[in-house]
Amino acid sequence: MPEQDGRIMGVTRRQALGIGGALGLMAATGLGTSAAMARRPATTGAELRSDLPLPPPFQVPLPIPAVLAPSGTSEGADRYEIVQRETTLEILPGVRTRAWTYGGTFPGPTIEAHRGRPITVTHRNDLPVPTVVHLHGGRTPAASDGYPTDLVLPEGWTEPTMHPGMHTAHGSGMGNMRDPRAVLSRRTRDYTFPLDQRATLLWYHDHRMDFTAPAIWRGLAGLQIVRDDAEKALGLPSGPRELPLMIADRAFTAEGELAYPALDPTLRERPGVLEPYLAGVLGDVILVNGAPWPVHEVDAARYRLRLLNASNARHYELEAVLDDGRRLDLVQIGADQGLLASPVTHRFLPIAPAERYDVVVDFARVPVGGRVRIVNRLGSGRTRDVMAFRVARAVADDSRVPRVLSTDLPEWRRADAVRVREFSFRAGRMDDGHGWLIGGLPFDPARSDVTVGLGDVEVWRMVADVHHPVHLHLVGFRVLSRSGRPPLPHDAGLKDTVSLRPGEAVEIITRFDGYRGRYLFHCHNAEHEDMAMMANLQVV
Ligand SMILES: [Cu+2]
Repeated sequence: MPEQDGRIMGVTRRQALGIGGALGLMAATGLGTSAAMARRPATTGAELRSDLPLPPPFQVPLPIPAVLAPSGTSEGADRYEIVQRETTLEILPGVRTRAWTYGGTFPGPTIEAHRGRPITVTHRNDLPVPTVVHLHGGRTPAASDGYPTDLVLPEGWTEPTMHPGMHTAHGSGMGNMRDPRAVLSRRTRDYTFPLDQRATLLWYHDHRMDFTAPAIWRGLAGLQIVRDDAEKALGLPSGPRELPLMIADRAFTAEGELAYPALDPTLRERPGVLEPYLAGVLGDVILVNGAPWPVHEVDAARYRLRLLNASNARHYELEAVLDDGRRLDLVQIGADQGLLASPVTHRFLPIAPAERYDVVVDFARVPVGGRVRIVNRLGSGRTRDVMAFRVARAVADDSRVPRVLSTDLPEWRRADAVRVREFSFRAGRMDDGHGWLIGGLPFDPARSDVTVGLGDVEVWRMVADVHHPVHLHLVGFRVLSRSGRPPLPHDAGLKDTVSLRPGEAVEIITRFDGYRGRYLFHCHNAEHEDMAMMANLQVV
């Protein structure tokens, strides 16, 4: 048994309040492990229903997040400033919705960066709670990687009053008392990113201990693109024919506010969600770049779609469907960590929370005036639609998708590995409550879980009960196998998040290089992450 963890107490507290309980969790999530494996649930999580009329699909124009201008340049590094603040947005037409934002928009502003050119982003926290910024997919020194207890406290933040029976308050600033290594900042923090890594689409989001899921849900997510000259020389679709698409589901209250089943809607002290949502929160509105089921007018030409699933728990299987029922190929050119060696053609593409896929779609096959819907095969009713493209005009297209996209992908072999580790990702018992556990343990910042040598190659074998999209900080990895079989077509390339499916065992291989320090690996179902499904990764 691990030491008495505050999170165990948290679950116990919920039970004491009559909100939790073993039978409830089992019933809500089908989490008798054997039952989960037998049923192979198509999704993990429960859907919140919006309490107001939803707009028809394909009416709202697709927004493109603004590119953030640097506030200055010094010694070859660009400086950026982002203020985290609450604001009111119009997400649904004619409806005002309060959101927590990076710089007043959702998604936050896009940072366009260049491989090997460092940037520093100064974040100022004007929100009512502590925050932490993590650049997902960034190869970042530990001090700027956004460890969940490295809180940026808002001005005037005081520790919440302890409730009777409340032994710790994770994430409320008390977390650092349990974690002597936490580095707290007041109001602002500089995050420095060397960006010595492959060109790709990254995203930055909140990573606060115990409260990541509701913070992202409220709007704390933005894109960061890393470019390099090799990619530029390929002749891929670019400019207005390169579209970042951040897909995220949400739900709304009757008043137009974002609905989320938080136990403590202030997100100040008590973490967790209402029991039916312990396996993950799904919304019934699909947003792309912050707009519901948007539409985008395109030329009859190739487009590069840079897809990110920024949903807390929802999985998608995307396909591009013409009104006459034909499908357009999704030509995958890149994965989480940049370009593939060569393109991989998909009819549909699974995308788990936090994964990115870089895809070229050729609208030249669509008649002018025609429409292409991006559909989620895993959705039903309104959640089946994602967005649409309307082909407006015939054009000349000089873009290309070369047969060779990159030659710098690492090719680690099993024989290179100095160690093979095994981890289970499962619901489990902790004390007299339930949580989401890695290797049977709930996250504890003070515990040492995995220690790797800088430069070591390792194979990790990870086994799941239900869906768990597993993310490693610091490094990219290759997928070696799925339940003893070869990886799937969409596992190609260098990844930083891999979708473990119910009952599956996935092997990955990576080299732990870059920086020494304290990092994390965790499930990127954001609700699982907040309910202890994280572990420490120490690079020495
Ligand atoms: Cu999970």
